[in-house]
Amino acid sequence: MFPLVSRADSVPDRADAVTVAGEAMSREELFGAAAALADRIAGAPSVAVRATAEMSTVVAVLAGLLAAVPVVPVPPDSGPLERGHILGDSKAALLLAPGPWDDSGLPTVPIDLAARSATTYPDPTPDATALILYTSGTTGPPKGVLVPHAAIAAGLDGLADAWAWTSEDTLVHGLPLFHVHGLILGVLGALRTGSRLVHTGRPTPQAYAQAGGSLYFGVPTVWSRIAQDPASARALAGARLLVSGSAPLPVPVFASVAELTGHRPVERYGMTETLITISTRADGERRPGFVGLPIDGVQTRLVGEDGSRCAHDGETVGELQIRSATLFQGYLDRADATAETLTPDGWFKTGDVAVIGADNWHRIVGRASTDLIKTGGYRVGAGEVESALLAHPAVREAAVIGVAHPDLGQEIVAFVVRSEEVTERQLVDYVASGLSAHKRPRRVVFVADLPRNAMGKVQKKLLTD
Ligand code: MLC
Ligand code: AMP
Repeated sequence: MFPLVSRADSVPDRADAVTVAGEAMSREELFGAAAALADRIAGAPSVAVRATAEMSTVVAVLAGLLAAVPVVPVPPDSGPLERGHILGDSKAALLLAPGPWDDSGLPTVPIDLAARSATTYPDPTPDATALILYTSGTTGPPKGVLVPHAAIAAGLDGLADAWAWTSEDTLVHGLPLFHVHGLILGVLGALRTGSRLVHTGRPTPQAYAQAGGSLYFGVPTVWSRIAQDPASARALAGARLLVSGSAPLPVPVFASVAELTGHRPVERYGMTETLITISTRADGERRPGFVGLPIDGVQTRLVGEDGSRCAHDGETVGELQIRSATLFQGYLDRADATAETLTPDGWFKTGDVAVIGADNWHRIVGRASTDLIKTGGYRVGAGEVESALLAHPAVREAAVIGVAHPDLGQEIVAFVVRSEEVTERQLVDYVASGLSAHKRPRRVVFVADLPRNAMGKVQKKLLTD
């Protein structure tokens, strides 16, 4: 099972084994640069990485893995509010970035792609924390999800089995390098299986078409945009497997991609706290609207609102619960929040509502809470956006919801009661500059009051209607 990433000399190497936004390195060069950085950070309790879609992020994350120092990837466009929270909450001792970035006073270690070291480090223990990924809950600021080396290894091995993913593959994607999809699957997956990696910088249809890969990853928004660009879509006909995940793949997008590329997409289901747990298989059926079967080592069950087990009959809807070697170790310094996610008998409560068939095929129906929004594949907590809006002096009240959107799946819409003159544009920019750009409302609706029930709670259902 270990080490998590295959050593540079254990799989075939080539000058462009890893390419990120046009910059290529061999595995030998990559591991040499990562070891040189590992020499500088070894012994630190944890390090933050400015996770741009660049080679420097791959080198920095690999350095942390080699030196057994937990890595905190920070969204590169996060504003002072979000970044300050992540750096403070994680207590990262160092910031790894190609150049100056943050004004927090944290010591910055520059990432030097040309540096080389031959130091070899002992393998981290399986339960050592590899990554601390910040993710939104329904309320409050994002929590740090502790992801151990063993969970990543288990998840990637399950996917290698499900997708017949080997060193013969060339993986192509252009997803952000601070979440499970782009970073764990999209970078560590390639480093573990030994497949070549082409990260396109941005996940545009044209870049995917030009990359010439065998395995492609995208969120549904990416596949939807590819489906609307038939020339780019047809260029993917020579691939082996097209994989969608992070949000529901709409059935019409599945159909268009299948028609244009000749490939029925593989859909898989995952979560920051559980990594990837359910997927359709390279050697199996692909059903539009279904996420498939648990991967090796994953157990699933459905539980009703009263806590009783639901039938796996393809019709009964319940909360999806998971037991798996891919589970997180808890939220950093949040034993209370961690305990809330687990049942007394040790299952993880996903908060997703699903149906399981007698044939064990899984269909995700939606989320139990309307306060977790999925927009463009990003998970955004309504509470975090509301807090950001309320910090603006002209905002008296704010309620944020996700509204169905043809391109993004859901778009963030804010309902705001103003106390003084302010424009939609000003509020959108205010959120985008304090948090990350993808957390900004795409629309702001000014209202005289928010609809509230007798307890004073905002009735978001009425806002959605
Ligand atoms: C626009 N921009 C602004 C702005 N308006 N910036 C600041 N203020 C404003 N008011 C900028 C953005 O910063 C960005 O700049 C550019 O405009 C376009 O931004 P956008 O409109 O937000 O991008 P969009 O086209 O909507 O992005 C679509 C997308 C993106 C698909 C590319 O949503 C994406 O990358 N999604 C992937 C999410 C993901 O990986 N999720 C996985 C979670 S893990 P610039 O410079 O950046 O272009 C998980 C587990 C699992 O879920 O199962 O996988
Ligand atoms: P995140 O923590 O960003 O990884 O988001 C996890 C959430 O994304 C899950 O709880 C689901 O709600 C959603 N999700 C991920 N993959 C899928 C999928 N294939 N179909 C439907 N929802 C998905």
